Amino acid sequence: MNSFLTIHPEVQEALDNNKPVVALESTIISHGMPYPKNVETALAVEDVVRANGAVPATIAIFNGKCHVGLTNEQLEYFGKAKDVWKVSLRDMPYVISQNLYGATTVAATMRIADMAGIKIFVTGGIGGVHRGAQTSMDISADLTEMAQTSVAVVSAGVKSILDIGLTLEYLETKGIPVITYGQDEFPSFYSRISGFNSPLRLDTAAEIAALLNTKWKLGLSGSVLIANPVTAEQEIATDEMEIHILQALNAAKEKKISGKEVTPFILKYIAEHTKGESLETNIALIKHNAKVGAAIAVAFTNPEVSQ
Ligand code: PSU
Ligand code: MN
Repeated sequence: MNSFLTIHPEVQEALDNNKPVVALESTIISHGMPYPKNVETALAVEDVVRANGAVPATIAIFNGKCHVGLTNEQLEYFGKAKDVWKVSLRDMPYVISQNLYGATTVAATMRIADMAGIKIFVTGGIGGVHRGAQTSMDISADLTEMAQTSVAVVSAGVKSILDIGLTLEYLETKGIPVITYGQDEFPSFYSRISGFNSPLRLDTAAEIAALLNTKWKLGLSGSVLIANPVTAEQEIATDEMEIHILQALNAAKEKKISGKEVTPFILKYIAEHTKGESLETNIALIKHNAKVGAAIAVAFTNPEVSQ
């Protein structure tokens, strides 16, 4: 155990007794959704994890400590405060050594979950290879982290603000299995389709848990991406989203947005220009991911799988 880590007693108790635990990120709270929907969603997602038999562990950096499992007051803080850092791997030593407050991205959340011994992590959408990465070199540290850290990630696929084809190529290069839950096509966050076949498909949480166990027992370190399609009732058509995405990308270019600001800028732009429809879909799909992630965590801690 390292001195930078503060594990909530409920999470520690679950880990000590091999009970299912699901890690959750905090960038989505501080930089991915407006207040108060962000806090309501974070609490609702924790409830969904509990209702499906696992213990939620939302991860963030609070006063220089990596907290695994937040109190409701801390969740409120991350939803409201304006000076919260967006922390990916490269920001961790700065924010921690300066005793600052940081919302963790997929990459940083995975790393802290791994330090705590958590194997399953649920998010909305991962970062990936951006459109135009051929010249911008904008590739999220989420992908390099997934190549090395053995924590499974449940997401609703990859958002089409990114280049989905290049992201899938990158995942293949890095040896990261990509499994779509229950359908052949890889989903694109707001939509159940993307135009790309999923490299792999599995239809039950038990099979996914068995794959995770097999991968890691083989000594193949690194993540597995589990893409969980948004439900048909909540999805937004890809051509409808494409219009907003192109406008958002244009606005980012005009304003010369770069580096870590790119993803939050585009997400905010799209939420504002779809009159909240995208936000509602976003909330629905994270809850749906939490349900599937909890089921995988439950299956993974089953003695028949984990021995
Ligand atoms: N994609 C989303 N919602 C999000 C993010 C990505 O649909 O909230 C956040 C996640 O925390 C992800 C991060 O890890 O953005 C990626 O940022 P970047 O592209 O700067 O690596
Ligand atoms: Mn980037």
